[in-house]
Amino acid sequence: MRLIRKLLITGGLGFIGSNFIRYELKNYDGLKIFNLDKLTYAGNPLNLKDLEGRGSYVFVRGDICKDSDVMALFKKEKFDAVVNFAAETHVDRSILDAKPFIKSNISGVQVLLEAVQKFGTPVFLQISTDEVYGSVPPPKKSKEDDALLPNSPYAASKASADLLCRAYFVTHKTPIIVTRSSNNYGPFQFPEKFVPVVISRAMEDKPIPVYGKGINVRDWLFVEDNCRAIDLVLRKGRLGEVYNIGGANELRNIDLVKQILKILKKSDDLIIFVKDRPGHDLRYALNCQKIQTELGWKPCVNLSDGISTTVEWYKRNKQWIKAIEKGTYQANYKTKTK
Ligand code: NAD
Ligand code: TDX
Repeated sequence: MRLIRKLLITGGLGFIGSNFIRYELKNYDGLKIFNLDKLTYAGNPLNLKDLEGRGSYVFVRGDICKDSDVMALFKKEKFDAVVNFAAETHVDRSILDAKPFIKSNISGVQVLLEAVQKFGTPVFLQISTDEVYGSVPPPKKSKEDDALLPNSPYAASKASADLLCRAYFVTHKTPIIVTRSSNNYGPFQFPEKFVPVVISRAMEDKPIPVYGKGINVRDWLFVEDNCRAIDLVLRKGRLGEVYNIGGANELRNIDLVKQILKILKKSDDLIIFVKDRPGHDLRYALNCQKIQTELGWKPCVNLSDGISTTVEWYKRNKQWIKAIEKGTYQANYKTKTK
């Protein structure tokens, strides 16, 4: 078990990163977390507002692509571990413009790998995705050593980072570990992703866009289950290894929408079928035997409970959505931190 007292999180103002920071501080007394985040459109200071001013949490505005931002931080602080959540993450945006994806998701990771190598950080955990395996036909489930066959520019950028991590491990013995999780859902997810799009639009009786015929299958993982898995891998995972993290909840998009509409007591008539996403992967599915056997992890939250909790959270946090819609969610923050 690794002893971690000073932890660097990158991209911690996003969805999974903010959930992970809260999870860590809740579970480990004496832990100090530094959160390096560029505050792109996806970085939301409201996600961690409750932690501001605490001695155990320090926000640093900065870009993982910039040597100067990263090196300055590593020179000042000696980290026991780094977990990299920072990335451009929306597949649709990567289809419109792949450039920021190549920069943050590949070059940014290389900058972090160099810093970890140079400053002798004991472990670097790269957060990757099931999308790197590409679409898999049923009943296949992707294993960690399967070929990487990414189909979107986003997935290709994440696969490239995975390969860079592998190469640094083999060549320089940089202490990397990679996790590849399936689709996360839960509180604080930016309302451009499917689950919050459905919930926020349904609450306002607005049409819900379903791509193609809605038959694409995703394996839904409650974000807290992912945080627990990431924590285990960070403290007990083997260096140089990849760990799949799946939700064991495979569902077609159309069935997920109907489930959410039922919870909200809204009509299926809100569903509209729209033009499909180019290169839209039909199915992702992960074999999670490795993390279960080695680290004893499996998901605890079933889809019905997880979705109900998530719907409740969005119902109680309409102001959080409104601030994003109005564009005020980063107000004052950018000037205050730069
Ligand atoms: P998100 O889009 O909600 O947040 C990304 C965060 O990274 C934001 O706070 C943003 O400001 C920050 N960021 C972006 N570029 C940066 C840069 N160059 N320097 C510093 N900070 C930067 O993302 P998320 O959904 O929380 O995903 C986190 C990680 O998990 C990503 O690496 C993603 O590829 C991976 N992942 C996500 C899912 C999912 O379902 N959301 C599933 C599997 C893997
Ligand atoms: O409005 C929509 N309508 C729709 O039908 C949106 C936003 C999505 N969809 C479909 C596309 C996908 O089949 O829903 C499914 C989920 O879409 P996204 O939420 O965009 O997620 P996905 O493309 O599966 O990728 C997500 O999971 C893996 C994350 O965004 C990635 O960052 C992660 O790596």
